[in-house]
Amino acid sequence: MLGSSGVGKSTLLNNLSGETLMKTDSISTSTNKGKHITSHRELIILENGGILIDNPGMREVGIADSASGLEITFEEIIKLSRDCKYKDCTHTNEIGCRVIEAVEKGQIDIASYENYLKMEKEKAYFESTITERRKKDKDLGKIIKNYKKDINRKK
Ligand SMILES: Nc1nc2c(ncn2[C@@H]2O[C@H](COP(=O)(O)OP(=O)(O)OP(=O)(O)O)[C@@H](O)[C@H]2O)c(=O)[nH]1
Ligand SMILES: [Mg+2]
Ligand SMILES: [Zn+2]
Repeated sequence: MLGSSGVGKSTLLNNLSGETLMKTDSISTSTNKGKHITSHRELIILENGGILIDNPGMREVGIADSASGLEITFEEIIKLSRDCKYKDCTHTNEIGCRVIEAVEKGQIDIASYENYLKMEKEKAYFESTITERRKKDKDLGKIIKNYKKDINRKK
């Protein structure tokens, strides 16, 4: 299970297993966001043989750059990106991009910035494959439907 902190991954796991295996908590009333309760990955085998892996929500993912001794979390980059000139800023070549500015000023180191872009790419890929999969499922549904129609016609 992947997803932002507070979306209810651990709650879902607890409900499916019928036990309180993972700690959960309410979302913050001030920021309206999850409090990144889960901080480790846990694999659970359900009685029916299903396997679930609970992961920490995105907000928890941090980058430790041991080379520069600098640690920056994606949360800081996400915070900065809210002030970018364009709402759909990709933080790669836009004018008025707060993230690029922070990298140029040395407030965010290059490695952290690159890791962030990589994560965004992975996210986009993950999301696109879901859409593609849905489309394939739909196409398969059509094939089956036409096949059944064909058979009925022949009868
Ligand atoms: N209204 C509503 N609340 C939910 C639902 N699922 C979970 N919650 C609540 O959302 C809050 C956060 O749930 P968690 O399961 O801790 O969220 P999480 O995704 O595991 O968060 P992290 O561990 O931080 O990544 C809890 O207060 C849950 O009770 C739901 O389907 N509806
Ligand atoms: Mg959790
Ligand atoms: Zn930007």
